[in-house]
Amino acid sequence: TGKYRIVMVRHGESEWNQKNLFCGWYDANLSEKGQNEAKAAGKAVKDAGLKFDVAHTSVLTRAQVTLKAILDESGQGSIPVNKTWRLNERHYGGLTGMNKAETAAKYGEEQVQIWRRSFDTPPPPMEADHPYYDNIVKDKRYADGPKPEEFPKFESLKLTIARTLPYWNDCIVPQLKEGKNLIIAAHGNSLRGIVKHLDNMSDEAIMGLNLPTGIPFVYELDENFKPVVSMKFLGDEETVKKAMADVAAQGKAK
Ligand code: DG2
Repeated sequence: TGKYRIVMVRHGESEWNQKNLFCGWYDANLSEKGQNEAKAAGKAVKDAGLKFDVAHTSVLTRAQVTLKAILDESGQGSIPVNKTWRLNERHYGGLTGMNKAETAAKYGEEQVQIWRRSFDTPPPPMEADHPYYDNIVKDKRYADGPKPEEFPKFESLKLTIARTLPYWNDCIVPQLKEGKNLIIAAHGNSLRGIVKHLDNMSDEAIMGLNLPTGIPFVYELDENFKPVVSMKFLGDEETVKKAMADVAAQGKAK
């Protein structure tokens, strides 16, 4: 076992995951299935005997509600929770609100795969006339950041990592060094960025990773923050595999 332990989880299925829409910084709620996934994740955490001192999450409802369900269900609902836009989902730019399968039918599955999974090709920008532009840019939750000049109009995975890693290095790592046990509830792509960093994955290798909703996974790290246990899911292998394949398939034309 490693010197440090951290548990991560992608939020349960959101209403926009269910409708297969590009979501990004749109504040979708959990679907009923997602709420059940979050509860089940809490039960898995409890059964595994995992205790936390501090939790970290994004400023988006789907991650916060998932976290709360996990903490409540595992009897640790009163630990401090840090919320930051740096753990938000990657900003899906002009694709936000579009259906993934319809987008694949229109632009081709290959193009959608590039938009969803390439390391540094960003989606098209969200322009000021986009249906969700005001909804996101004028949202009060961003009063404390990002600053107007750094407010994204789109993000590739590379850009997502560039704003997530400072939080990892400046907030998470010091708490781990203090011996705190942590949980992060976040998103498919903000977590893919952290996983890429921890496992030192290549730009190519990370393209193949699809994170399932609502299944917590554990990392154990040595004193140099190198994983001795990587992405160990609290769930049986077949279930995890199928959930990952389902996420990958969201970019297929119907
Ligand atoms: C999904 C991820 O984010 O989408 O923004 O649509 O984790 O918040 O549900 P999440 C979105 P893909 O990159 O898997 O298409």
